[in-house]
Amino acid sequence: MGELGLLGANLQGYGCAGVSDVAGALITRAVERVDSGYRSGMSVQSSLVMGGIHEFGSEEQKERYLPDMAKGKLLGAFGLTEPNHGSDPGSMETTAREHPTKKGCYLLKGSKTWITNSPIADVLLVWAKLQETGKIRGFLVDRKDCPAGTLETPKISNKTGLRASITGMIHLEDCPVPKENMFPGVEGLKGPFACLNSARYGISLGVMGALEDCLARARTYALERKQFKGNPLAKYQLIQKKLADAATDISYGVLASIQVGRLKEQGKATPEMISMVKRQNCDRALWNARVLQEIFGGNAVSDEYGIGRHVANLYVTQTYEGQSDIHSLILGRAITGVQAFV
Ligand code: TGC
Ligand code: FAD
Repeated sequence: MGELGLLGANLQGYGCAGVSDVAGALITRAVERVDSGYRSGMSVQSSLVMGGIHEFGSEEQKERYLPDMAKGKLLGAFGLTEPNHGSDPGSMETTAREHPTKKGCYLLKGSKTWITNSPIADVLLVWAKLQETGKIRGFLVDRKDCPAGTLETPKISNKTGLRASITGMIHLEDCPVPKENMFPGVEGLKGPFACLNSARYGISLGVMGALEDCLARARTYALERKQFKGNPLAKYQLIQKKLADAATDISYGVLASIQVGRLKEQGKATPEMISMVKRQNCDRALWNARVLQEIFGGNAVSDEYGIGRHVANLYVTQTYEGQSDIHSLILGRAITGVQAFV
């Protein structure tokens, strides 16, 4: 991906390709057509970590990390979710306190879980509460600088979805991080959420790629498989309706996302627009993939046909970066002015 210029492709400068936001999301669509796990690894690197450094990092942080991350020589992870706080990251327990003796150094303590790329990441963007202010800040935890025993990133094994992507935890035990590794430009939840806006937008087109692959596979299978007097499944109206529903949701979903991307490029996209396309496209991708799975009958259970893999992956896409019901509440808050989270 680094050699192809796909990492951080829509960022300007620092060795990044500098394509438009829409073009960046069309890359995610093409990659996710292969597997949501590939896109996941790419999105975390590109939108969540490189995007965060590009938007909020110091000039020194940008020059230190972005060129090598664009080439794929350094790998990033984004640590927001904790074992006790997923949908509600504002309640996070991970803290950063000033080192008692070493000036200009923080000690990070806490655990993050379900973190894409964490077991193999070189640099981990960890969101933690400053003990002195209670405000959330972003820290670039550089694995090579962490003393033994202060950073552990165990892998979460035997996942039922997103198996092509590596997921793990981040355990920080008074891990020393120099102050120059803290993002200077942002405090509070708007830091991680700004990174999430870009990643959520990418997912909205990415999942359409996965559904396009499901549709192509189901169409081929329906034309080849014969049941009842030698007819291909594709001859039956109920089968055709399943294909028509998926094709329609793909067309609407792709066009809606491209339009939000165009607004994003003009600085006119709101977070709610992104919530809308993330929620809608993830929900429709999962629903249609699940229905298309039926066309394969018992063969859907075999890895060989790929459809079950997409269904399991699309459950994850509907869950991470804000579960769909959480995006419903974000939209409900915008519509009514009343927040329903708590
Ligand atoms: P709330 O009061 O709504 O907001 C707190 C502050 O943040 C600002 N803000 C945003 N800023 C930019 N973009 C957005 N989308 C923003 N949303 C909120 C807001 O203006 C406010 O700023 P300020 O200055 O007033 O302090 O905060 P809340 O705690 O009530 O939030 C509730 C809720 C549900 C919206 C939020 O917590 C949420 O979105 N939860 C979902 C959590 C989530 O998405 N986690 C993702 C983890 S990363 C991940 O899953 C990566 S998987 C990647 C892969 O493998 O591909
Ligand atoms: P919970 O918050 O416990 O929610 C459980 C259910 O309750 C959900 O259906 C939710 O919608 C619902 N719910 C919660 N609160 C409310 C409410 N107020 N009203 C109504 N319903 C509610 N995180 C990262 O930080 N970085 C990563 O790289 C990352 N990668 C991931 C990779 C994978 C494979 C997975 C599975 C997850 C990943 N995540 C990552 C974590 C992901 O963002 C969280 O799983 C997600 O935000 C949901 O949090 P949770 O799992 O704690 O669910």
